[in-house]
Amino acid sequence: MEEILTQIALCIERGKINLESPYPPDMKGQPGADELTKQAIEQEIAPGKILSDALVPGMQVVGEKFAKGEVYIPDLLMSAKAMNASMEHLKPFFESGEVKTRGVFIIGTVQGDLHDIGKNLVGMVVKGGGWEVIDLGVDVSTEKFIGALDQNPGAAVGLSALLTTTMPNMENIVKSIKEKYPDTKVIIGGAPINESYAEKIGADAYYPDPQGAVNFLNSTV
Ligand code: B1M
Repeated sequence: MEEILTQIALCIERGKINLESPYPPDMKGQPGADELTKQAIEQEIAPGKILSDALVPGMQVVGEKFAKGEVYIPDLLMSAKAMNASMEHLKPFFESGEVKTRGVFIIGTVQGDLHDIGKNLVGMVVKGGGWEVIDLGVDVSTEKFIGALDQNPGAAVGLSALLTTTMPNMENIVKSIKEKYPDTKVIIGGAPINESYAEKIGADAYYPDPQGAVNFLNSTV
């Protein structure tokens, strides 16, 4: 792996946002995720590679440490901030799709769940794939999804969940959407989700990554 990608992954893992950030103290005065991502783009490393070989592995490490009790919530938050700083640089590449939209895609993280990094990425990539994206944010209720569909008939819907405790909320949302708008295509995703869960709750598709979601959406038009 390019050295710079290893450095970015470390910044994500340690929550080093940028040069000015005094956190973590042992990395004070060093460039952070912000500057290094900009440099990686200048070195013409593909944005998709920066995402898959630096940002995602960095988050993976901090997630594993958190699971083992080696780091705590503030550490996760700093990692999320560092990842967002990187994503600001990647955003224009993921979003530079066709101007004419293929359709409308409503996306949100389900009720009770505040994780938005994966959902934001999916939104960016789908937008880059030529879709108009309506991002309902996090902690989104069934009513809010239905309300957005009322205003955008024919839109497809994407649900994201990162917690095993919020996965069941997907089922209620999918059921309510299908009751009112049976033809609506619903895609689900997020770390604890899999294909058999999608089948079980009546979602049309599960994808582990944003590109799968775009390919599926494109196949529906
Ligand atoms: Co949380 N958290 N967290 N957290 N957090 C996890 C998910 C956890 C696995 C960590 C762990 O224990 N190892 C664990 C869940 C355990 C479980 O349920 N089995 C966990 C926990 C327990 C919690 C809290 C309950 C902690 C607490 O308070 N005790 C709490 C819950 C808050 C809440 O939501 N109500 C909590 C809070 C937080 C922070 C706020 C501190 C922060 C989130 C900041 C933010 O999102 N703005 C945070 C973080 C950062 C994580 C980890 C470390 C990273 C998540 C992430 O952003 N990954 C995470 C551990 C991990 O995943 N390694 C963890 C990077 C992102 C790009 O990946 O979101 O999976 P991901 O998205 C991927 C794919 O899944 C897919 O595409 C993306 C790109 O590849 N995808 C889709 C996602 N949605 C999709 C939708 C699609 C298609 C694909 O179609 C629609």
